Amino acid sequence: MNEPRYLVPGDYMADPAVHVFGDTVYIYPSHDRESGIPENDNGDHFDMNDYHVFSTKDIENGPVTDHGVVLKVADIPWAGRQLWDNDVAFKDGRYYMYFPLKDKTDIFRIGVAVADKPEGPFVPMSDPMKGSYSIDPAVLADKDGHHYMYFGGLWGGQLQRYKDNKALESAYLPEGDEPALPARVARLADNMLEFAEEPRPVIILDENGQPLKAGDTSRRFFEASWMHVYNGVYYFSYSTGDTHRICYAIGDNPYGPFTYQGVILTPVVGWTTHHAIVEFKGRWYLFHHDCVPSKGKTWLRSLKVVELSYDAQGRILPLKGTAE
Ligand code: FUB
Repeated sequence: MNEPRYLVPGDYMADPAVHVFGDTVYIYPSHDRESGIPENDNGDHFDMNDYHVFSTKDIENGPVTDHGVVLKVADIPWAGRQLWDNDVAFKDGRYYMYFPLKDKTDIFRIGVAVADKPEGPFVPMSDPMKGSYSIDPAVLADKDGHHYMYFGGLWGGQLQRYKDNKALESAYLPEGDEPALPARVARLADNMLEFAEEPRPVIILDENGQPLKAGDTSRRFFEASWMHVYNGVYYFSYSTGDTHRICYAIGDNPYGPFTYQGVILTPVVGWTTHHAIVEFKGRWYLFHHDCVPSKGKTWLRSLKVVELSYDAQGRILPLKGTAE
């Protein structure tokens, strides 16, 4: 694949989660829209209210099917506002969609919706996952048969409101030489509807074996967790948020710690950057978004895909984003 491909030219889709189920690639994006809400650091302008699912059997050239609306805010009993990035996992014939949504008190929680088919429609549970908080769930189906959920996001993602999985009285965002706020990971219970354990921090170490510092903004975690496994190695990738990169760190198990490796994608046009990394038919792909088609409107993002390569040591070859 020589050139990146925009996958849904007729609409604004962002934050792709992507999985291969059977012989088909399924894409689970956020659905951006023009809400008229002014832009702010809290992300209020990302006021999405439904999800579509897309599928294709040929990432590079084939048709992309839109399966229509598969879940909407109006159908979720505990909903307040803002359906952000979701992910989907498969177990025992059912598909589980995990989605962040603000509840009626404006706190992000993670909900679950269930379907019999990968393209939905998804039926939401009546309450959010017990003990869930913040945003951007991403689920790894590990070779041990368990599923692991990674989640969390700073600023509007509210991760700074929590410590040791408990809500703080007032938010605390570390600075300078303090350890950076980590993403979280938790094994899912066998019923796929709950955490099987207390979420743990996803620690990213620097080249000296020290946790990345909060002031290291070009490398530390901000949001958009994704996990994939390449040649038996666990690759935790994420967005650095206010420095607009997608970076990665590697480890030898789903919990980490992970050692920082480098940049996967330099900044794109638009404030956010968010991705998924998937193997299909022996090739690796980076799905992500940018705001080129909307001419830089950061809340109207477009879904795209480009091929990803590794060197002989398993290092990902960095790609240039559209802001370069
Ligand atoms: O789409 C809303 C938020 O923007 C996502 O949850 C973040 O990862 C960022 O892409």
